[in-house]
Amino acid sequence: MSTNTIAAISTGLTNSGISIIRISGKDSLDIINKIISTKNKIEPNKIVFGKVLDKNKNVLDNVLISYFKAPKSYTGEDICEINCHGGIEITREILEIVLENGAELAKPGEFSKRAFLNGKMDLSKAEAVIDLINSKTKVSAKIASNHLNGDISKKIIEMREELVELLAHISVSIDYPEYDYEEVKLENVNSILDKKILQISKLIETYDQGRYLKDGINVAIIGKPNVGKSSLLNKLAKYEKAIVTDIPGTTRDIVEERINIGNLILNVSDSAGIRQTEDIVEKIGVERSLKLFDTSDLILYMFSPENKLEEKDFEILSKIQNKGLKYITVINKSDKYEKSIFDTFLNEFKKNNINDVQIISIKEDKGIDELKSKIKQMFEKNNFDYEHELIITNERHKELLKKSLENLEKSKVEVENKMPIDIISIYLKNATKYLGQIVGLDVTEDVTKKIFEKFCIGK
Ligand SMILES: Nc1nc2c(ncn2[C@@H]2O[C@H](COP(=O)(O)OP(=O)(O)OP(=O)(O)O)[C@@H](O)[C@H]2O)c(=O)[nH]1
Ligand SMILES: [Mg+2]
Repeated sequence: MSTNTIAAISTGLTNSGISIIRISGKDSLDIINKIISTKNKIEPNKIVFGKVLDKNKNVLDNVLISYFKAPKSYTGEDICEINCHGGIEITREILEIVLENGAELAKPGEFSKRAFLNGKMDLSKAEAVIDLINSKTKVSAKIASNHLNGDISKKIIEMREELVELLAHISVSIDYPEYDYEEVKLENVNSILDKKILQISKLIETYDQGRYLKDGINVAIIGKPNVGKSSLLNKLAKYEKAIVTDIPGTTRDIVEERINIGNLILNVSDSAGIRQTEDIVEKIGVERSLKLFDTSDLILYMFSPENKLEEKDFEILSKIQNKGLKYITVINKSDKYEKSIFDTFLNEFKKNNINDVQIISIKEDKGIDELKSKIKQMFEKNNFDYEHELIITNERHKELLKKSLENLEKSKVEVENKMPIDIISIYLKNATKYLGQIVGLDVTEDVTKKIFEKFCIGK
């Protein structure tokens, strides 16, 4: 267990009303007593007024000090917090004095890591802390807050305990084979396995939705040059993010923008128009556009009547379909061309089994709301109760659930094949282990390190 005392600025480094410098470790109070002059004794769970003194005993700032005595603190260690005025410079100076008096600068996430190592919170809760800080919508904040309050932990621990119990029964029949209750046991094992397999599969199914809500939906706008891809990005973003000109090949690199529609976050990428080109820079851009397929959840494939539909378009569309990607074909510039031309497009699409089509005019703001509604319909699960139902948002959790599920399925096969019960128990042990890792049981130091590195400094 770490013994050094750490400190960091826990608030954002901008000018603000107040800033908080947090100190955690056994020397916290000593450090405070060295640098603060106060009339009142600093006692646990009380806020005390004081003055921070520099080396020459000059007053640097008037502050409030709070002290949380171990183990009743966020980290489980002694914590002191200095509430100072929120100027960047004064906050830095006070941190500097704290460091000069014996604290070490905390690494990103180190406070939360200590909280985990000291048993103050399990790993899934610690992960929820960072999710809550990074939440970008009301819904994702609510989900993170539910996770922080333990709804993942509770479910996982409950499922894990049932498996542990099952394993215990199985061990008895391995250790005392003279008791002939293997047949009965196998039936029991089977029904518990079925229940767990169903529960875990259901949880895994919530992950895509969870990821969309937490990290956003990756949307790629692709299409030929000049169809209005960048104009659409700007329209959705409500400002001129990307350069728009009437010169085909304007966009060379990928332009990205985060856009909120209701509770959904869209990470929209506008790309270079797809065409055969000799221009080397544009060529690289076109390759990147096609590569976007690999990381996209939704493709907006844009057309404009300036370009006729070609075999190549349907090739790309069938590539999208074969990959099982969600897509909407968007035909732009309805203000500029006759309706009959759009009807021809629609017919061609229909013939090729492409039914998700939206006609728009960016210039006249037509069809944009309908396009947004289509996206919402595709990605918002209307009957999902985010407030109360458990939803997985963390890739690590999903991967562990999958591994646990695989092992449960393997043990079920072995049960059905009437394999010896000790073979079954190997898979069951694995399934139990992977579930436990979600809440931080049996995790390696490497895993913990990776998780907390993603935190911000001061948390
Ligand atoms: N009439 C009309 N013109 C539009 C509309 N949307 C975009 N344009 C024009 O079409 C031209 C090309 O628009 P961009 O948004 O740059 O097209 P792009 O697909 O990003 O083009 P590249 O970056 O070259 O691939 C510009 O002159 C836009 O003003 C529309 O709805 N109606
Ligand atoms: Mg463009």
